[in-house]
Amino acid sequence: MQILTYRAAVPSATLALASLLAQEARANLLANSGFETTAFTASSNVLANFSANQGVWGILAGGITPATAGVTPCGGAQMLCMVGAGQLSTLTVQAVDVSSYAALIASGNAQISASALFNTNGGYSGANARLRARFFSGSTQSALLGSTGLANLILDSNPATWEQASVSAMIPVNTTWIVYEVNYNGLSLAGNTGFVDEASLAIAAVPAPGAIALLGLAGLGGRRRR
Ligand SMILES: [Ca+2]
Ligand SMILES: [Ca+2]
Repeated sequence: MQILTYRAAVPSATLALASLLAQEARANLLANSGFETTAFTASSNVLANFSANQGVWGILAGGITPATAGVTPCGGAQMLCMVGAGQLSTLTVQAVDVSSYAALIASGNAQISASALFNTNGGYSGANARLRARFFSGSTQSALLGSTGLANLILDSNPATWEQASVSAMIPVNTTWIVYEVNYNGLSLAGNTGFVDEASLAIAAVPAPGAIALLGLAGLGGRRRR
C-alpha cells in the first residue's frame, strides 16, 4: 500500500507496475476458496503429497455443508465445517504450487497475505480459531522451510457473526509450495462445530527500501519538469 502514496508523482511506467502489484495482491491463489464445491480429501493425503492433491481441501474431521446449526455461509451456499473429534487441533489444509512466483520469491521480497472468516454454532464462547501458512522447498512435509506466526482468534458466542483472522509474512527464499491451513483448537470447540468461509491467500512484492527511495526521486524529477 505504501507504493500508492507515490502515485500522484510517479511516471506512467511506475504506475503500471503499481497497478500490476495491486492486481497481484488481489489474486486469490486458493481453489474452491468459498467451499462452494463439496469435493475434498483427507488432510493426510494433502500433507503426504502436495502435487498429487494441490487445489483440493484436505479435512481432518468435518466436511463442506450448507447452512446448519444456526450458521449461514458468509458467502455463497456452502462453508467448511470442522469438529474436534478428540484431536488437540482439528485442521483443514490446501497445498498451493507457487513455482510461477520463483523469480519474486528468489529476490526475497515476496510476501503472503492470508485471511479467512470463522464462526461457530454459538451459545458458548472461547472457540480458538487459527490461520497459518507453512513454506516448503518441495512437494512433501519434509521440505519444510518455515511457518508464519499463527493468527489466533477467540470467537464470540453469536452464530450470526463471522470473524476474520488475517496474517502477513515474508516468503522464505527457495519456497516452491505453500500449505494454507485453517484450524481450531479441538479442546476449545468443546464438542461444538467450527465453521470457515471465504479463505484467501495472495502473494505480492514488498518494495525494498531502495526501490521506495527511487520512487521518491522519480516523483521529485517529475515535479521539476513541470
Ligand atoms: Ca461459501
Ligand atoms: Ca460468531
